[in-house]
Amino acid sequence: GSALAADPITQRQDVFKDYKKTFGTMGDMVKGKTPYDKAEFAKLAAHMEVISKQPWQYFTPGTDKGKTGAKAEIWSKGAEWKQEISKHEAATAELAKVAATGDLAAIKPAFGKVGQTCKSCHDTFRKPD
Ligand code: ASC
Repeated sequence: GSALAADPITQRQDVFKDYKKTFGTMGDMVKGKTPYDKAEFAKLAAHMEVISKQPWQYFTPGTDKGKTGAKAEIWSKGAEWKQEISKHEAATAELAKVAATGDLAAIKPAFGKVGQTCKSCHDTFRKPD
């Protein structure tokens, strides 16, 4: 490995930047801001499922200090935090499954459900902007 490996805060933030791009591009299609492209949307949803498993390993002890939106509750209420992650991973897996069908009417609520799991976790575990 590199001697200059990024710190865990930067590593998780890099994943969330990917989230923003991926989920944002899907959101534009869901909202009709850009044309719905079945293949592209399905690819993004599959990618979202992959990255939904990645940030959590970087919430290592002590990394609520520094330039981060992470609240100390992640560590003091770890079981609750892991529940939020489970719901989020389940919702992204469901979205990827539905996206593969190309049924936009079914995709919309599945997309909304993923967003709800983002927000639900942020409400307790992320500092306000
Ligand atoms: C986004 C984003 C979030 C979620 C959340 C959904 O695009 O950055 O944190 O969706 O706002 O409610």
